[in-house]
Order: sequence, then C-alpha cells, then structure tokens
Amino acid sequence: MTNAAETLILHHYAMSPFSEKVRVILGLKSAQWRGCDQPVVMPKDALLVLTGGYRRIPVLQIGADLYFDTTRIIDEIERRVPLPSAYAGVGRGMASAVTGWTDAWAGQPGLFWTGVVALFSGDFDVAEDPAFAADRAALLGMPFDGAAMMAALPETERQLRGCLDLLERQLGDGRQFLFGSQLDIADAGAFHTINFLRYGRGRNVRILEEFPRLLAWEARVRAVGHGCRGEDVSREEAIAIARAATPAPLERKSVHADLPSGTAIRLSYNDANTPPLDAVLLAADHQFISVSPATSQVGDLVIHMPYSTARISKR
Ligand SMILES: N[C@@H](CCC(=O)N[C@@H](CS)C(=O)NCC(=O)O)C(=O)O
Repeated sequence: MTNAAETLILHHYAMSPFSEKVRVILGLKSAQWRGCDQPVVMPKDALLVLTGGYRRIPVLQIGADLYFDTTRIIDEIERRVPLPSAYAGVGRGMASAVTGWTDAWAGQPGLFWTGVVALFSGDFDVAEDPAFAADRAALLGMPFDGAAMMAALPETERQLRGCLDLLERQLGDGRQFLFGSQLDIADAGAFHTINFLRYGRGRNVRILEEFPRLLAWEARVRAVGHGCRGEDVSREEAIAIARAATPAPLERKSVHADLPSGTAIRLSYNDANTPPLDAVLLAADHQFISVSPATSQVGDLVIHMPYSTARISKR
C-alpha cells in the first residue's frame, strides 16, 4: 500500500447507496483503497471537520485533499487510475445526464428517489427508527413521512416498475452492461439503488424479480467487486493523516472572469441545516471548484466539489 498521504480513503458506511456507486468504480479499476466508517446519522463531527460542514456520504480523502460528491470522486479516481475508464460507454458528457436519472434526489424523477420511497414505505427496518427519520427530515428540510409514503404505495410501485422497465429495455439487445460491453459509471449509478432495495424486507425484491435481464446484469455488476480494499482507517487516524499532509499541488486557475482564483467566497450547501463554508477559491473549471476553507481545525485543506453541491457568493 502507498504512503498515508497518497492512500485513497473512502469515508462511507456499508449500506450507503452512493458509496456503493464509488465502490463499484473502485472495483472496475481494481484500485487500492481504505475505508473510514462514518455514522449513518448526525452527529458526524469527525467528518465535518474535514469537509467544512458537508455531511453527506461518501467523501474521498487523499491526504489533505477532500472530494465530494460521487461525480467529483469518480472524476478523481479516473484521473489517478485511467483504465478501464469509468466513462467507457456512456461518455464523459452524457455521464452527468444519465446519472442525473440514476441518482435522482427528492423531487426529481428517476431511479434513486423512486427506490428510496419504495423502500421506506414499509419495506425497511431502518426507516422505522424515529431517530433516522428525524435525521433525514433535517437533511431534506421537509418531513420524511413514512405514513404519507405508504399511502402513495400503488403509485410508487408503478413508478418503480417504470424505472426498472427502462433498464430492462436498455439491456434488451443482449448487451452486458447499460452502454455496451464494459461496465461504466451508468452501471454503477443504476446498481446502487438496485442493491439498496435488497436491504429491505423483500417486497421490492419481488418486484425486481419481474425483470430477468436486469437481474442477470445486477449479478454481473456485483461480480466486479470493490477492488483492493485495505485495512480500515479509524476516524481519528483519517484526521491525523489530513493534519500531517500538505494539499496536492494545484494549478490556481479559474475559468470565471468574475470569480478569479483567490476570491474570498461563501459556499451555501444545498442541504438543509448545513452551515455555510467561508473559503478562498483556488481553481474552477466548468464542472468543479477547488477551495481552501478560511478556517480549519486540521491545518491546510483543499476541498473539491461540483457546482451542484453549494451556491457560491462573494464575501
Ligand atoms: N449527490 C450526492 C448524494 C450523496 C447522498 O445523498 N448520500 C446519502 C447516503 S448514500 C447521504 O449522505 N445521506 C445522508 C447521510 O448519510 O448522512 C453524491 O453523488 O454523492
């Protein structure tokens, strides 16, 4: 294994669907990595000290560089381990459009949220823990109401079958993966919700079983595995690694005339109940920004994220 400052550390938890998306890409690339287990609900102090307040999972840490969300994490893994490509079939541009559907969050039509609602309406033990429901309501900024989800179940099941049927049709010509003969980010994106449905009590698994090509594809994706996972890192160790490391060299360049490198900015995360982060903009392209938090308890950090994570304003 490489030295601590260069090790890929994935902050995650086993059940987390978006972590599974990244773990599948690590598997595709047979990449070496270590996990750092994080809590499923707040508080997450050991994570927040690294991310400047962002609480979601997964987060990739490499020394004093932190990467989120999965779009940015997979971009970084691709840069470090280019082959096999995570964009082999779907292509770099349309990957974002396709994962917009596979990863659809609350209020967006698509696979992930449909799966969440299907699972959380009476098919999932975890959902019945009041602390979990309260935590997710705080993240969403709206009630996370199992009873309302139950009432909408017939509609949800129609929507779920609609999503699964799209995947079944995509596989209809006998292809191995969604965009051809190689697994890519589109497969990882769709797989994480299918895999998540299997954490339930079985009602949704019975729906999955109506789609034979999908089941065969799911088995192929699962067989790819999670790559070369080393021994886990404790939360304290992850913080010590960040503290001891220096952020990787970065070309300080921004594509935005109104936001040059060096601008003092405030990032207002798009999640409810998440404090804003004051930072200095270091680099920006058309997809991602890299920032240095104005204050940090763990020394110099650089945080890399897509624009979709937070609104930017000047300080
Ligand atoms: N767009 C984000 C979504 C990440 C996300 O919502 N992750 C879930 C877990 S799979 C989460 O953070 N839930 C709240 C939590 O774990 O605290 C990404 O692609 O990384």
